[in-house]
Amino acid sequence: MVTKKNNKSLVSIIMGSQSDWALLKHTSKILKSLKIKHTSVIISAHRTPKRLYEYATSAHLQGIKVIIAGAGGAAHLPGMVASLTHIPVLGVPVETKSLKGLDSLLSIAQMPFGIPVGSLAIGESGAKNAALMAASIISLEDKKLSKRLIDWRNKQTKLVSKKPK
Ligand code: RP5
Repeated sequence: MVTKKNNKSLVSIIMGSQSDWALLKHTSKILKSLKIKHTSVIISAHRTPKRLYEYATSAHLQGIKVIIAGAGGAAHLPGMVASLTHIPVLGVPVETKSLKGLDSLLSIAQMPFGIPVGSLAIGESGAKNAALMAASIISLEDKKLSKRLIDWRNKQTKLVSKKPK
């Protein structure tokens, strides 16, 4: 029997601007290392609102399981997308020049009751952890991924030496 390979993306990385890719590429790299199919798209809540609406209202129909949204400043992208979909949305606060990303963090984390956004740390740690969090969510129904994620963690543990050099 020939089994069809599922080429559908499970995770979607979205970002408010081309300038965010320098950060969100770290998310993509981790997803790639865990063999999680994903796509990356630029969607600006204020510059491309129609693109946002079309994307967010159809993401679940494309088979997407987790959306990772990175934005900086008045970072309304994750919250706006979350308001239009029931798929889990993880927000990555992009570091900004003026307020060092505190603006992004508060915009993403302080969602009022009813529409949750999972907020990660500002910058690279948040971008990488978003990928690991997405992997954890998807691994609930994917044993092979679950094993890859555990292996990834074990490797990380082995890299921590007991004595400082
Ligand atoms: C936000 O404004 C983006 O997420 C980006 O972090 C920030 C600055 O965007 P650019 O001026 O670099 O396009 O919408």
